[in-house]
Amino acid sequence: STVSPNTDLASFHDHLKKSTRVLALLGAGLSASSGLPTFRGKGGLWRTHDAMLLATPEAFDEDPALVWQFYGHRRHMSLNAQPNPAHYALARLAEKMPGFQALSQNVDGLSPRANHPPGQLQLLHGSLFDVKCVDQTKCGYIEINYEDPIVPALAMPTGVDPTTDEARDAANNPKSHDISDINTALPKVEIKDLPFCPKCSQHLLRPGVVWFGEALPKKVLNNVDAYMRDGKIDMIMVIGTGAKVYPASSFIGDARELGAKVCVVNMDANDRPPGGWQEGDWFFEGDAAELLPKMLE
Ligand code: BJW
Repeated sequence: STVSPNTDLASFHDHLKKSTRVLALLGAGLSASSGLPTFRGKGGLWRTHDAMLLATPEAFDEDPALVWQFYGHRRHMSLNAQPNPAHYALARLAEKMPGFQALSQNVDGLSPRANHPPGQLQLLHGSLFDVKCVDQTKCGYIEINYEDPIVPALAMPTGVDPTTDEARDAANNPKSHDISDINTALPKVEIKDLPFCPKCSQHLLRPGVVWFGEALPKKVLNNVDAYMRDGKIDMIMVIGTGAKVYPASSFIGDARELGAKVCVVNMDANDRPPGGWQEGDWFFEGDAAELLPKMLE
């Protein structure tokens, strides 16, 4: 389309001041300045790992040790990261505006640690720190777990992500993206040393995140539905996300249909909302951690 977005901060501030119902769709770019890699950006996780292989139930069935090593590393990095000024600015907006809802795709725990008021933060893709029995039908066990490492076998002695290109180089397989070759670069972890369910004692535990092909948590989807049914939405802010993953990305169009203006905050000017720019949209280019405190003050 020929529409270009508004980049004027004063008009954004005017609209925010008049707003009572605002959504924020959050993605990995929000946590980038906390030192956590994004998924698809430069140096992102999915460039060096074949995350399609790792973030699926099939990968876990095939090689739970590899998948647990990946998530053990992610848990370790997230626990050692701190919420940045953008996480805090969003939590403060939530305190001021009861009709504000943050919908986070992130599983790193940083928005929860910035203390959003209860009920104003929905974790669309679960959390690295929810750990659950793989059998949610018969067993159903779920716990909150911040242990690092979660089991001794998942300690990372080198402090280096064992599934990076460097690790593959070390294994003399620099070009390979084959799961079995990546595996040769990893310390060997036996399935018996992975975390097992303390309730049924039969099945493995797994990270409580939403993998490809899995449904988002029912309670979270119900909360989003209820918010959407409640009427007009003034604005949806789309912050640090490529907005390519369904169904999170579809909330942008849903909000537009309820009258919302769209405000994108992203490092990359090529990352447009699904369907492109529309009249009245805003775009602020740069680091969310620098921009959001100014935008939301
Ligand atoms: C900055 C910045 C800075 C950088 N400041 N900005 C084909 C077509 C259409 C759909 C499908 C399809 N095949 C499969 C599907 C469905 C699939 C899907 O959408 N796939 C697409 C990839 C095409 N979706 C699903 O499978 C979902 N489930 C589902 O559909 O279920 C159906 C169902 C219903 C009922 C019963 C059963 C089933 C589930 C999707 C779950 C996604 N999970 C993941 C992994 C979570 C665990 C983990 O973390 O390991 O969630 S995938 C990954 O992507 C992760 C993220 O939350 C999500 C979004 O990524 P995000 O946050 O946008 O990151 P990036 O890296 O992509 O973008 C970062 C952005 O930040 C960039 O724009 C940068 O420029 C920017 N940035 N630094 C500001 N400092």
